[in-house]
Amino acid sequence: MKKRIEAVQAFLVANNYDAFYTENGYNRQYLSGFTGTTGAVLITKTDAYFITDFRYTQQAKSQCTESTVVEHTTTLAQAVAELAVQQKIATIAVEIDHISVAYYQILEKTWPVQLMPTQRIIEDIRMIKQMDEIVLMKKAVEIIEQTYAFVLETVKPGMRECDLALEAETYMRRLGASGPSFDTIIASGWRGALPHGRASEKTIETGELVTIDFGAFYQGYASDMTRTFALGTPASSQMVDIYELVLKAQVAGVEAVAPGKTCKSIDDVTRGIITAGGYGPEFGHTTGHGLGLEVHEAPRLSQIVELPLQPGMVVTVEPGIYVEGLGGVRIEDDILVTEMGHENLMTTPKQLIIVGE
Ligand SMILES: [Mn+2]
Repeated sequence: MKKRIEAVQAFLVANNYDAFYTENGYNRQYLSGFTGTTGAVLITKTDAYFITDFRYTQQAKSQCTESTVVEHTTTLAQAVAELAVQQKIATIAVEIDHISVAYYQILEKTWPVQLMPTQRIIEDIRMIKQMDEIVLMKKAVEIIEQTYAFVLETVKPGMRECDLALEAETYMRRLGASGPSFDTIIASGWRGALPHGRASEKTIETGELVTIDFGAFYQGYASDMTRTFALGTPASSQMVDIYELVLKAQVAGVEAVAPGKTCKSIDDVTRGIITAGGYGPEFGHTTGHGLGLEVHEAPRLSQIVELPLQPGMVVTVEPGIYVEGLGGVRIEDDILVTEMGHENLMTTPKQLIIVGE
């Protein structure tokens, strides 16, 4: 936590700003340790403050060990205005990605300082995970992989996608997850062609491929996993061919992950294989994304991101093919970039599993 605060202070010194302010839940937790829902972080060149109200003061005092906890009785903005006067703060950097125009105007009116609009300062620091974060992410991955094994044991013909999702989400909580890291996607049969088809009331039937894309939050950190399996012998041999093509692209994409490689180059690998296989237009999303406190964060593995991968980044690799009226396949692992190359945090096999045979 101290290192994170120091990184913000280095940013303040470099830009000659007096303070940095955030109320964004993820950045607030990253900079303070606070897991509640209301509060603000104010970091100056020499100090770190956590400002909240009566409901959260006790929690903040125990979680925000590197910050001075300030309890306010009016508004966060008013409390910061008072601190600014006390501490002779003349400029405060605010995250314009995370506040509305209306709130920006309120801050301008309330604070006796100049606002300095900033973007992605904390998000960029968050891209590189520290060891304590990686430990939590590995646990989030372990939980979701165990939950996937449970899904394979639980799924039966005639079961509704939404009922299977409920079973999975209950199971991951039993394993220690605070909950799913996003709405569980279960897309069976023709619904597999919907890349983000949330579990519906459709029943899962024999002969269908089923794509499940889900994740767990463990102590604030997300995992994100996708597998496609068959319930009974697949009715469509084309879907089996598509599966093999996605698998080939996914394995090659994972193998390509290494420090110094650009995000775009990983997307080139998976997209190249799928395009050569004749399904380029049916792979209409990017190859992957960063993962951490948020289930989707920087960096994106896409054609427009030339950023080189660095040790400590955690990214997903998840190519897919979606054919309208027929179905879809996606396979996703969470990959840690290491000094030597990469470590696949997931161990669940990726060859096509036929459940119930
Ligand atoms: Mn994902």
